[in-house]
Amino acid sequence: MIGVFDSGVGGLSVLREVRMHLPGEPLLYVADSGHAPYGDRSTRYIEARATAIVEFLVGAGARAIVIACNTATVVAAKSLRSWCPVPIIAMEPAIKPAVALTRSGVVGVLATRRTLESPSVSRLCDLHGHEARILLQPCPGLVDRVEGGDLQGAVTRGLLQSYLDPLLSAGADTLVLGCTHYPFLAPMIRELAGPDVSIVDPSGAVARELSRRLGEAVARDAPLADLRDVPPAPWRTGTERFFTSGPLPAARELMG
Ligand code: DGN
Repeated sequence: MIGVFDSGVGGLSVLREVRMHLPGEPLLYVADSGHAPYGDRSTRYIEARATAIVEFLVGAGARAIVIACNTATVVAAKSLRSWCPVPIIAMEPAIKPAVALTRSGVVGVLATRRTLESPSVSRLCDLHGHEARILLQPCPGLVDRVEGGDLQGAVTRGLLQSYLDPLLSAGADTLVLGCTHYPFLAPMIRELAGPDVSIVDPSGAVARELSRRLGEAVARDAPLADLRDVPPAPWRTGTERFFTSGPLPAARELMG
């Protein structure tokens, strides 16, 4: 079983990719919606939440865990990896592929303020900043719109427009989705930004990395001669299970 978690429902965009790459794998998703958004929380708070969720997933039998949240990644991935007994795969804003893709030489990165102010984003900007102009655009409020299920309304549109305008007027032709909630807004982003702008979502790369790491783990830890048939259990049917710390009716609507 693979455990996947996010501060809320955003990581479902990553779960979708994981499902495509590992069709038979049981998946367990945790939406920490009762504590979202993480962007407004302290480092200690986010680390404590991420630790509790990873302990839960390991206890439930996860053989790998995906942090399907950029904010939790930049705050907690390092400390989680220091003790977690199974591989942890985390997000990385797709700045490198976006820089390779841009024709105008201007790339816009949409993410939470917390992610954009992290050392990992600074490092990526230092690495690739000479190849293209990289504009970092924090998007306060967008996570809440997606958590509230408003993917098409006027408020969401207005917010998005105000975040895209500066990027588009600076000539950005490539937009990085640096928050796992934003792929749900991709249709609206496409509509507002126009057909010539490329939208880059790192979820597929994260799912590929997960498959690669699982392949490595099998090769290293489980020689074929050691393999035994495991009696069927609920996890072993390619199913998905969802847990949330938020209100159940909202979760049912978004995850059902
Ligand atoms: N989906 C989370 C991310 O990728 O950063 C949102 C974080 C938050 O809750 N602010």
